[in-house]
Amino acid sequence: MITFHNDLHALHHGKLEMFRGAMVPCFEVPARVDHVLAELRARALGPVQAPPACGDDPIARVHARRYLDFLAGAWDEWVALDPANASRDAIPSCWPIRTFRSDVLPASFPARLGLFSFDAGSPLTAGTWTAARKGADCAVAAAQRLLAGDRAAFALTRPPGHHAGADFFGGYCFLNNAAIAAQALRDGGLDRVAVLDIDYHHGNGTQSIFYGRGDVFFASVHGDPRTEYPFYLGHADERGLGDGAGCNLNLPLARGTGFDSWRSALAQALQAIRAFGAQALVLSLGVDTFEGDPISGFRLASPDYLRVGEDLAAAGLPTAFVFEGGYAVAEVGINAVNVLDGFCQRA
Ligand code: OKP
Ligand code: ZN
Repeated sequence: MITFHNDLHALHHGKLEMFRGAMVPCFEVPARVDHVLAELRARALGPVQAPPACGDDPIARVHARRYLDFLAGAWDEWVALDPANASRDAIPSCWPIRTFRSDVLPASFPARLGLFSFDAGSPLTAGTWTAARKGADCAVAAAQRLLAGDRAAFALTRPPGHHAGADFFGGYCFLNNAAIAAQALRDGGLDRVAVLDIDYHHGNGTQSIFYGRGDVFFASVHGDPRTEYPFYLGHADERGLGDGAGCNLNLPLARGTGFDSWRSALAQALQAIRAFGAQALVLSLGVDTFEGDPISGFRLASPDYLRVGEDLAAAGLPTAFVFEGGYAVAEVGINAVNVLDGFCQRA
């Protein structure tokens, strides 16, 4: 399987994130992708390439223009507020929640930073836009390979994407790479596409982007949002709206869930994707379901990820893997590549 590697990912390197009132070192670090890349090469799983530039259109098919304009200029605006800001990342501290207006674009940069985000844990840095933008290139390139007839492709990038909505960032995510890949598959001629999200955290951004649509099915296996981030979305009763009614499947599991129960939920998600009639699959590949993950609560072990890849291959669909979470840095390469390896062995 070909890998499209974001060679600019390290330009996004947050220093600190807000956690329980303290600023703590970021969990989402550049070394994550470096470990996956090293493991891919060690196992000779296929060629690794930089992606061709996809242009702005595939991104604008998913994200709002005013949000993209904001992201592209955000760092310069942040530094313009105060030259001393050049040495610290931009983190929002106010948000327009219920009863506030979001239709009026504030002139104030801190106000726009809050308007276009939902948490204080996702620092925006000098290189965030450049890194995220190239991640979209990887996602589109992976989709294009499926359209050209490949069985699978891997978008190896960070920052991750599945928490980012059409016009907001959060949960370490800025551009929704999986959604961009799914939309590229639709625009490339496929009628029915599925996104399956196996990251520990619910892919609220991806769900929200496709919630009213009947052409893209979204399924997710994740920590129960009653106790787990992102808290405000991801419940089992969210089944889609309007044209999208019945095209959203959430399978929340309790913190502490082990591989056998998790694998049953995966089987249920794949069965629903088959019933939907998907012609291709975008797989949001988070490996923060690992027992050693520092911010998550499932109990998958490294060899389990080989079985995950086999189960995904058995579904028989052309599959674009898009890298998401996984914060046990030393093991993230083994775990992510185990999924790809298991897939390739069974495909
Ligand atoms: C991103 B992805 C940790 C607080 C949790 C947000 C987690 C975002 C996960 N101290 N902060 O889904 O892996
Ligand atoms: Zn996650």
